[in-house]
Amino acid sequence: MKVSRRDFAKIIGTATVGASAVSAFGAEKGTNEQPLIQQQTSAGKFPNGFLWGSATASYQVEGAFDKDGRTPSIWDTFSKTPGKTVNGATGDVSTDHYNRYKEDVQLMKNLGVKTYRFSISWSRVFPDGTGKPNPKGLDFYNKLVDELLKNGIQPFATLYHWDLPQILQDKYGGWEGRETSEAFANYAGYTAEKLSDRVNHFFTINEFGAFVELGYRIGIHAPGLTLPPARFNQTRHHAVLGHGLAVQAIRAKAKKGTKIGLAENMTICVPVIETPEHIKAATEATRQMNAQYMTVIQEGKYTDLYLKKAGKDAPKFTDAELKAISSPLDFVGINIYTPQYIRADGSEQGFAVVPHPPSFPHMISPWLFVGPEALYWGPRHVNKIWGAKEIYITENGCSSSDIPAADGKVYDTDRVMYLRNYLMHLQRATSEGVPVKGYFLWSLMDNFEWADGYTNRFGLHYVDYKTQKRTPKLSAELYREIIARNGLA
Ligand code: GBH
Repeated sequence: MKVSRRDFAKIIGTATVGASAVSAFGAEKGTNEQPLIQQQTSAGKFPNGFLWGSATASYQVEGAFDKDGRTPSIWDTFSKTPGKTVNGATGDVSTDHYNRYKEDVQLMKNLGVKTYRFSISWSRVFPDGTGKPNPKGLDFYNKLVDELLKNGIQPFATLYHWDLPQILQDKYGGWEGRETSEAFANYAGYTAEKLSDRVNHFFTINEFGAFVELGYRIGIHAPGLTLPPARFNQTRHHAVLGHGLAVQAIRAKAKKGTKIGLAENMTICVPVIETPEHIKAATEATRQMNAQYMTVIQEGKYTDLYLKKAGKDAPKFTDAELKAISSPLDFVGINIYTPQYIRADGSEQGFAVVPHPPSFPHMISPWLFVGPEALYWGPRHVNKIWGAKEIYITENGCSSSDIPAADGKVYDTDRVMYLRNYLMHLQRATSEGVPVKGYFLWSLMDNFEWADGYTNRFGLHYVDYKTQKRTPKLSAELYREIIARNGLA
């Protein structure tokens, strides 16, 4: 049978052509020449049914900040406070995803992603933080979910990606107050009840390790506080308590079988060299360095070392709270960007952090050190230490300069390098049986990068913020290829 490439594309649809596709970057792939990795064994493959996805978050992409009853979140307040974001950037408009979500679902379809992780804006659903829900706010997510399903893309919903209703900050000091943990559970239960007929996976909270630390201790994220240690540790405790109470509320209200997890940017402890002693040290470091969030959630207690180091500033808690915090989860999501190198040493704690030397390479964000092994060690630790049987990489990706070339395209070879290398290590993990079920690339498109405003781009699609035009970058081509092969490319 002779089928021209164009016919072939017509028959099966360009989104799934994969290796046979005519690249938007001009290079037509030879028909006879199989990529090396495919000629070899199944070495570069991921498990059947692996869920390739991409991710975004409400405040970073939606815009429409005052539409349909949405009230301000702490990020509206913070970004509008002079000097808090680069060039005074806000999420007022951002990528206007609220109005362009249908177009954005088509971007996903063209990539061939199986799933999409988005977050829900709490103050759209509960403009007062709690109390009376706003059906118009929820409606946006109903429409988005329906559009995703219509296009064969599974929705994964995050309930909290940092946009706390401002009113809860004003009333209770935000996460410093236990009332916020309770309000979160209420909002989570309600929202899951409404969406779980179509959404099977919910993440409670995205990255305690970022929003609590940067927002309440260091002050460079909303709400911009620098609390003293005792109050700060209590804030950490109320954040994990909010998670635990939300797990219980979702279980009580959502459709039976709904799966619940979290998306945490735990510190990824990578042994400096893969010897038994350093691996042992990195394992213990994983427990200790994540004591305030992931470890207490998994183990139902704060580690002795954490409590000892906190001393009189340790959080106050009850057994019932610890029980709620460690409510069993269906899956664990980890956001992985960068490694923390660990070595064995003779100290009481049994490990030492090895700082990155000044020459260590990083992407355009100065914090984003390139350590592809993080994508192997992160899920491996979570599986080995806590026995997690269903793991998702809920974020991974990088920032690049992303300057359009004369032909208008973005040849982000550095992002391609980053992804290719990181994914090799994820493939190593799955091939060794670490139960990683899916991977969400951050991000579908460039967006509001918090305090960095619009300066650092993380998207697979370039966004021209003047016209709102989205253009796939070279990395989008790479990702489409990887998805089509279900293997490395
Ligand atoms: C994730 O955070 C977020 O979930 C996502 O919203 C974000 O867009 C994405 O990653 C890319 O950043 O300014 O030097 O003090 C990743 C964890 C925590 C890393 C905050 C950067 C700021 C470091 N981030 N951190 S610094």
